[in-house]
Amino acid sequence: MNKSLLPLFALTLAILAVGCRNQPKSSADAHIHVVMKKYTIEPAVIHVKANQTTELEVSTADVQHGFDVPDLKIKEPVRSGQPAIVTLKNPPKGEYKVVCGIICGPRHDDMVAKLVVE
Ligand SMILES: [Cu+2]
Repeated sequence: MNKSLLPLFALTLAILAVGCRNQPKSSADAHIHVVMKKYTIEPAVIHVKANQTTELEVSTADVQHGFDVPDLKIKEPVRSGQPAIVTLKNPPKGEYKVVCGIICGPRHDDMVAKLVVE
């Protein structure tokens, strides 16, 4: 190989290595997609198991919202094009209210869902 190309080659390898490390490598037992949009959270009822680790992948279909579960101290901004991962590790059994934590319009308060841990 041409010696002048070596630094470039090394740099490419380094970038690839970093890229691979950023690959989502999940050890969660369950993975649930949640979509927030004006003015709903889908699914409206999210079922997870208490004895598992569940990953919620929360995305927005329009503007920025916030995925908040106050009773579990979860407060996660959800930006457009950038899904938020909320990991629930052995959450306590119960029913929790999910609300939108970022004011997104006149019916922002309608954005509610229920998280059921069973
Ligand atoms: Cu919202």
